[in-house]
Amino acid sequence: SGNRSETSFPTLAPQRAMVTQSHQALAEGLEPARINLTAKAQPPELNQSHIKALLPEEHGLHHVLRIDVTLSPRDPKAPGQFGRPVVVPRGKEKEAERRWKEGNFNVYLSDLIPVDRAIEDTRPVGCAEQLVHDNLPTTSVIMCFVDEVWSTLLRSVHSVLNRSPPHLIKEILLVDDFSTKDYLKGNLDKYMSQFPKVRILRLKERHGLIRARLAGAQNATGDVLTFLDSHVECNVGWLEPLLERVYLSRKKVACPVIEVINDKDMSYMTVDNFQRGIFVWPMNFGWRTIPPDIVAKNRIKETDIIRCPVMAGGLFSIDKNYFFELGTYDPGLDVWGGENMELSFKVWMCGGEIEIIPCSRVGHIFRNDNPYSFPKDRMKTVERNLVRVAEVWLDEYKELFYGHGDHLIDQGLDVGNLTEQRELRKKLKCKSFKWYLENVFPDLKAPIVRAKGVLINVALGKCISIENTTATLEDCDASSKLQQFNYTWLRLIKHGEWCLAPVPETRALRLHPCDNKNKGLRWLHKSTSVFQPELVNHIVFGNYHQLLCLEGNVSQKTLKVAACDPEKQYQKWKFEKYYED
Ligand code: UD2
Ligand code: MN
Repeated sequence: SGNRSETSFPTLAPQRAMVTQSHQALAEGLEPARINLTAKAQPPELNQSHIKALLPEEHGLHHVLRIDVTLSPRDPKAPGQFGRPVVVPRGKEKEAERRWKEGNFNVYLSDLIPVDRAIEDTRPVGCAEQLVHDNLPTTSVIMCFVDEVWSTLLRSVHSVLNRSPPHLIKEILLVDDFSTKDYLKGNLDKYMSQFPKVRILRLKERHGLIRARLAGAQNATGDVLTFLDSHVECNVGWLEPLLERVYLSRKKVACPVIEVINDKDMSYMTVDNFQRGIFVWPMNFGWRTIPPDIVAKNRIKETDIIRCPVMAGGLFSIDKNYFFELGTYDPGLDVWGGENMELSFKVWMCGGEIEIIPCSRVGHIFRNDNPYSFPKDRMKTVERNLVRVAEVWLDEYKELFYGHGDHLIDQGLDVGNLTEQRELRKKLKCKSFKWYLENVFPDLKAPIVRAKGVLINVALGKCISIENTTATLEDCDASSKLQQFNYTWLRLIKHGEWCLAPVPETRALRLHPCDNKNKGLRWLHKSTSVFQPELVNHIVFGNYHQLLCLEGNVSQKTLKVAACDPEKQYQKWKFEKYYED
C-alpha cells in the first residue's frame, strides 16, 4: 500500500438522500445502492445502557484536547518547523543522497529538523469544537519497528506524547522487531528512560510486522490498542476522536486520516477529504475519493465519519478484547502485507465496522520501497499472505483474486494450514463475502465469471451445443440449456459442472469433469487486448506459447483445436456477454 494516488470511482446508483440512516440501512440489509458512505447515527448494536452512557448529564463531555506544546516551539526558526519543506544545504547534497537508503527517504533532512517540531493543524473546520466523553478508555500505543531511522522514530514518539491527553495513554509500546542497528539498543533505552510511559519490547528473532504487532498486543495493558508505524507524526487532537468511536461501540475500528510526510523535503502535507480505503483486484489497497456529486447530494460534511471497505493497515485503534475475540491477525501471515485485508474482511464480516475519522489526522512517510530486508522473497511473501486471506475469506470470489493475478493460478505456493482460520470464521458466525460485497462495498466490480451465455463462432454464426459429453456446432439458440457456457476467472469453459477440453491425441473437443487445478482444462480468451491483438476472440488452449486454438468446421458440425492462425475466421469466437472491461 505504498502511495496515496487514487483510483477511479465507478458510479454508484442513486443514493438515498440523508446520511443519518446508514447503520439502519446496513442492519436491514437494504439494497447496496442505498448503503451510505458515512456514519452518523448510533449503530444498531448499541443497547440501552450504552445509550445512557451517551447522555452528557451522566458522563461529562468536553472539547477535544487543543493544548499542543509544540505549537509554540522551542526554536520557531528551525528547519522543517510547522511542517514546512526543507532544502538540503549547499554542499550537503552528496551526503543526503548517500543517506537516503538508510530509510528510503531523506534521512539527512529528518536528522536536521527538530524531533518535536510543530506541524500545521490540518483538521477540517469544526473538529476543534467537537465534544468527546470524559471517561474515554485508555490506550496502548503500539509501534513496531525494524531498523527505523533514529530521528524519525523519536519524532513519532514525541508526537504521541505531546499531542495526546496524558491520562489516555496507558503506555507507548515500542516493539523492536530484531533490529540490527546499534543505536536502537543502548541509546534508545537511555533516551526513552526519560519517559516513564514508553516501554521497549525486544523480540529475540525477526517476527515480521504482523507477528510483532501480536507480541505488542499481548503485552499491552490499555483498554484499546492503537497501532502506529514508526515514522509518523500525530497531529493536534488525533487521539480522542479515535477513542470516542471505540467508546461508542467496541466493534468500531477507527482509523485516522493518513497524511503525507514528504519523503524528499520532509514537509507535512494534508490530503483531500472524502477518501475511502478500498481495494481493486487482485486485492491491491488504494484510496478512492467519494465523487463530488455524491458528497453534494448526501450533504456529507468534511467532519463526517467515512466508512471504509478496507483499512490502509498501519494506523488504527481497536478495542483490545474485541481484537482478541476476532482472533487477532491470522498468525500465519508472514512479515508484511495483506494483514490489512484480513483484518478488514474479518471486522466487517463478523459484525464490526471500519471507519476513517476526519478529525483525527496522522502524517506518515510513504516510501517507494521497504528499507529493511525480507527473510524470503518479498513478492512471494505478500502473495502467500494474500492467498491465505483469499482462501479463508473470499468464498467463491477468490477466483477473481486468482484470475486477476495470472501468475497466481499456477504458482502452487505452500500457504500452510488454514484449518484454524476457517474454524474461527465458523465459530464467529461471520457473514459471507457476498454479503460484504452487497452491503459494504457495492461499487466493487466483482463479476463471478468473465463471460457467459452462448458461445458463437464469428465466421459461421453457429453456436457450441452439448450432446451427452460431446460438443457440436448447431444453430444458435440463446434459450437452449445445451448452449450455455461460463468462462471463469480460472479460465475454464464451463457447461454446468462440466468443462470443455481437447482430447490430447485426437484434438477433438469433449466435456470433462471440472477441476480448478487441472491445467489441461484452461483456455485463454479475450474480447479485447492490447497485448495480443492478433489473437483477440480466439480461444487459446493452455498458454499463448503452445498456440492451439479452438476451431469450428461447419460442414461436419465438429470442433477441434488446431494451430492458431490470427487470419482464420473459423477460430474467432464470442460469448453472448462479457463482464470484463
Ligand atoms: C502499509 C502500512 C503498514 C502495514 C503494511 C503492510 C500504513 C501507513 N502503512 O505499508 O502499517 O500495514 O502496509 O501491509 O498504512 N516492520 C517491522 N517488522 C518487519 C517489517 C516492518 O516491525 O518485518 C515495521 C516497520 O518498521 C514499520 C511498520 O512495521 O514501522 C510498517 O512497515 P512499513 O512502514 O514498511 O509499511 P508501509 O507503510 O509501507
Ligand atoms: Mn510505513
